[in-house]
Parts: sequence; C-alpha cells; structure tokens
Amino acid sequence: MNKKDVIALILGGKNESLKSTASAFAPSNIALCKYWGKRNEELNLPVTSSLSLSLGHLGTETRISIAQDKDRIFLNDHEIAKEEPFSRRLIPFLDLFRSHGEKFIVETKNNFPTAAGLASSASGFAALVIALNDLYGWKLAENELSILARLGSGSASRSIYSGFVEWQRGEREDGMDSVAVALPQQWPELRLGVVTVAAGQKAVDSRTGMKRTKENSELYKSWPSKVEQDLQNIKAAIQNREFALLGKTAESNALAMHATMLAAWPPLLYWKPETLAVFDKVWKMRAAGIPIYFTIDAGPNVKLLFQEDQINPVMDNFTGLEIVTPFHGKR
Ligand code: 2P0
Repeated sequence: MNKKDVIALILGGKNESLKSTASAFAPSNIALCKYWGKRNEELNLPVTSSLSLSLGHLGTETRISIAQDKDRIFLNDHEIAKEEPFSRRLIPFLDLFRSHGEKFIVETKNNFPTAAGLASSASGFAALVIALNDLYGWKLAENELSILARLGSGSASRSIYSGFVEWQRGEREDGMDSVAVALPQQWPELRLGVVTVAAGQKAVDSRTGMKRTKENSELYKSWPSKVEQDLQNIKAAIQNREFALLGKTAESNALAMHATMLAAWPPLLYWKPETLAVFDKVWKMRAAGIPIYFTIDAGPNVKLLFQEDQINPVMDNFTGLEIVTPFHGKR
C-alpha cells in the first residue's frame, strides 16, 4: 500500500470540479503527548496515538492556483527553487493529486515568526490539503482531510482541527483509521509561551530523529506504554480542568521523549545550554509556587504552559515572551 493507493481509496468515486484558485488556513499545533516513531514510514502511520493543542490564529495560509506551464512555489513571498528542500518535499506531494497533468502555483505564508521554531510542516500540509479539496471540489470530510494531510507529514493530521486534538494511531495497514479527531472541550484560560533560544535549521530533522530512535534506542521500548498512560492523564486533566495534571503530564511526556533520543546511537540531543536554563527557571518558579510547566519538541526551543492568571509572574521571568492564546475567539 503506498500513498497513491490511499488517495485512490479516498478520492475514488468523488466528483471533481476544478477551480482556477483556492486558499485555506490551518493552525500550527504543539503536542502535549508526542508523536515519536512510525510503524509505517511511507504512510506516516505512528507507533502511538498523540494529543495536541492547535495554536489558534498562528499557522499557515496557502493559496493554490492552476499555472499555465510549470509549478512555482512561494514561501513568505519569496520564490523557492525546485532544488531547495521545501520544494523537494512539496512537489512530490502535489504529484500525488494531479489528475490531468495540471501545474500549480503555490503561495504559502506562515504568520508565526519563522525563528520561533514552531512546526511549519504541520500547518503547511494541512492548509495545502484543505486548499486542494476546495480547488478540486472533492467535498471531503474532515477525517479524510486528516488522512491526506498525514501523508504529507504526520503532525499535519492534527492541524486540520482547532483546540485539543487527538490523533488516533489506528490499527489498519492502510491507515484509514489513523486519523485525528477534535476533542469537544475548550480551555480559554490556557496560555502557551514560546521561548526561542535558537533559530534556524536543526542538524537532524524529526523524521530522521524518530527513525533512529525507534531503530536503536533501548529506552524506546518503554515509550508506547508511557504514551498510553500520559494520554489517559491528559484527557482526564482536560475533562476536569486540572491544570497541574495537564502540565505535569505534558512536561514528563516531552522529557521522556527526549530520554529515548539520548539513548539512541548516535545519540540525539536537541537541547542547547539555554534550553536547560529555561527548564531550570521553570522548576524554580514552580518551587516558588507558580503553576508553570513546559513542553519541548525535537529542537532547542521551549514552550511554556500556564494559565491566564499567571501572566504577570511569567512575563517578569521571561521578558519579550511570545504568548499564544490557543482558544482566542472561542467560547
Ligand atoms: C509531535 N513531532 O507530536 C512530535 C514531537 C516532533 C516532536 O510530529 O516525518 O514533522 O513528517 O511525520 O510530523 C514532528 O514530526 O514528522 C513531530 P513526519 P513530523 O508534534
């Protein structure tokens, strides 16, 4: 089963009515319980389920139009050459959907600071798939969009939705049950602070990092049971609005993921000295009675988790902090 087969399963029997242009927005997301490791690399099927928080209005806006003669790709208003990594990931994905050899102009813009280290592949592939659905007039359901986005990047399956989102690992070999679903609960007081300690490309991308960890880290064996427990706790915390349980579980899950990486060979350590300084500050604040926790992805930047009533002490400790309000504008 390859990507083309899955797309045929989803688009088979759907009518197509091609427009000349379409646009869509998708939010970025931060996992509170991480996706780390695949059981199928072709289809981006995960070893475990994961659970994330979408970042409200922070994400990717993508416009796709039919071109006259050749593909052209623009990122944040700059044209990207075919040979660059961004295009080399995007063009083969577009190839999966061309029904009559059509060419595309893709204009994609991230409205979060590129330096903030927020995942752009998640919101990028989700926005692209939503825009393609409109361009071709497929009228797909959200779970089908989630599957198509997953074929571009695993975490993109979650960026189809806002709020809390669970990506269920599924059991099937074709991945038709490996889809994200939105949780009904909202948490308007929840805040996320993005601490940027280093900008730019990391040495080992997530795809390579998770593959290496799964293949040769002894500690990875304990990861699926850790995730199972953490997912239960995070869902209970969301259900009961128990911030301490949410924060503790998210922080512990992120550190456990990094522990599996440290035990890989060659070892994987995404942290910088400044990353550890942020951990240390959070732990000191907690010891002083301030309810604040962190999570961290496969990179050096740290995301702080706190509630609205702690904004003042958090701002005092982290000057110039970028604060995200995930449920802004929602009830
Ligand atoms: C996550 N990450 O759950 C985890 C935590 C990074 C650390 O999803 O190979 O870019 O495209 O499926 O989605 C990053 O992995 O990997 C990621 P692919 P992806 O957010």
